[in-house]
Amino acid sequence: MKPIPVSEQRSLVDRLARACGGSYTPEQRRKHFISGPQWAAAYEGQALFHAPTRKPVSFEEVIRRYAEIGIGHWTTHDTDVIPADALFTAEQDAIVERIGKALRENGVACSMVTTETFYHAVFAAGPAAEAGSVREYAASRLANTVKIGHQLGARYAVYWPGSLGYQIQGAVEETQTLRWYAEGLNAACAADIEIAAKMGRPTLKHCLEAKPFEPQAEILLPTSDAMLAFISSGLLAHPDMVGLNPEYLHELMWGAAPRAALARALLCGKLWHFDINDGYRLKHDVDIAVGLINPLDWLNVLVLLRSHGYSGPFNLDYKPPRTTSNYGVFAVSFPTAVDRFISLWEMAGEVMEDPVIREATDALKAGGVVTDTKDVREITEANKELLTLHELIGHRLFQILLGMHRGRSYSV
Ligand code: GCO
Ligand code: MN
Ligand code: MN
Repeated sequence: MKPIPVSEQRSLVDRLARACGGSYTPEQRRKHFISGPQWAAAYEGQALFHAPTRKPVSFEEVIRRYAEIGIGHWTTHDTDVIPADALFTAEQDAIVERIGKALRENGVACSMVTTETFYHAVFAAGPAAEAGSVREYAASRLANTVKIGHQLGARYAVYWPGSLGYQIQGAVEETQTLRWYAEGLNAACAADIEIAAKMGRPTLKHCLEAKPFEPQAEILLPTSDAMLAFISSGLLAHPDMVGLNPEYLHELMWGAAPRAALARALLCGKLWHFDINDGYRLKHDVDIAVGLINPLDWLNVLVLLRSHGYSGPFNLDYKPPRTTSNYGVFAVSFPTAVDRFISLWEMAGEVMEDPVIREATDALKAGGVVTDTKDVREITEANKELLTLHELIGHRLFQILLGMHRGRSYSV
């Protein structure tokens, strides 16, 4: 192939994206409760060893592009859109005003707000640092975000306490730090109750998000299960207002089965919000877009959520790779992520209806014929042949993923 001039590269990307086919319309995409984070679209590709590869993007542009794609909801950190120095000032009010206008003009809703308690130097020792002034500031930030959430019409607030931990063991006392962190959340819930009453709105759903490894060396609340224990520890003044925002990759990172982690959250009635992405086990937080690495696992996750009637948001919390251009973020990265999600969602519906899986599952539940339920040998023998169906179900899921249940075949 001849070298391709820059002036022809976008049209090449567009042509090949069209050649992929299978994309949903913006209207079809909007039917799903999918949200696009400001920080994901505006991510410039920087990291510890990586200089940025993309230019900054304003919230006006992100919201407009999400609307064009058919992403109906938008989420943000406070400092994604308001410089730290402008928080609590008239400039904050002016920016929130501008955001509201952009959302209205584009028919996009703000579904979730979250507080950045990890980037600014003030949080060097985390949001629940020893110094009372840092904790007081953190509590004000959380309450301020709750206020912004109400002003923008959000229903969810997310908390990712990745900086709740330490680099140096022994320098902080874990029980004390967790108590202080709870005080911050209690302040956010108290502020919420007050603001919601004033504005005649329901209180927000406050969702905790765990991540096992970063950015602290050791994390005090590393998993969704740790968060569940924290919610029921007695430290929270309003445990009923606090639930979970698990992130798919964050559970995978520590070696969990994300589907099992979600199942535990479902059983506790705490699966309220879900960050969707993909990546690898026991690696850092690569935040790859949904379905690119583990599509079969994702299919299974969505079968679980569909069959339990999960109705919360699916938040596209991934980072477009550094190799994707500013143009590519909206031309390829976001539309294809949404389309893979919807395809997997539809496929999950097919799994639930599939006659082979249904009959196999029913047969496993029916079990074999047993006359004496104390006779271990009889029970074992009675179920033995049926248990082969576990593997057959796995094969059928693979077939559904590849469309073979609809007649797609390979050299047969
Ligand atoms: C990550 C985290 C963040 C949080 C966000 C919301 O992957 O680094 O998931 O993206 O979701 O900070 O509070
Ligand atoms: Mn996340
Ligand atoms: Mn992540």
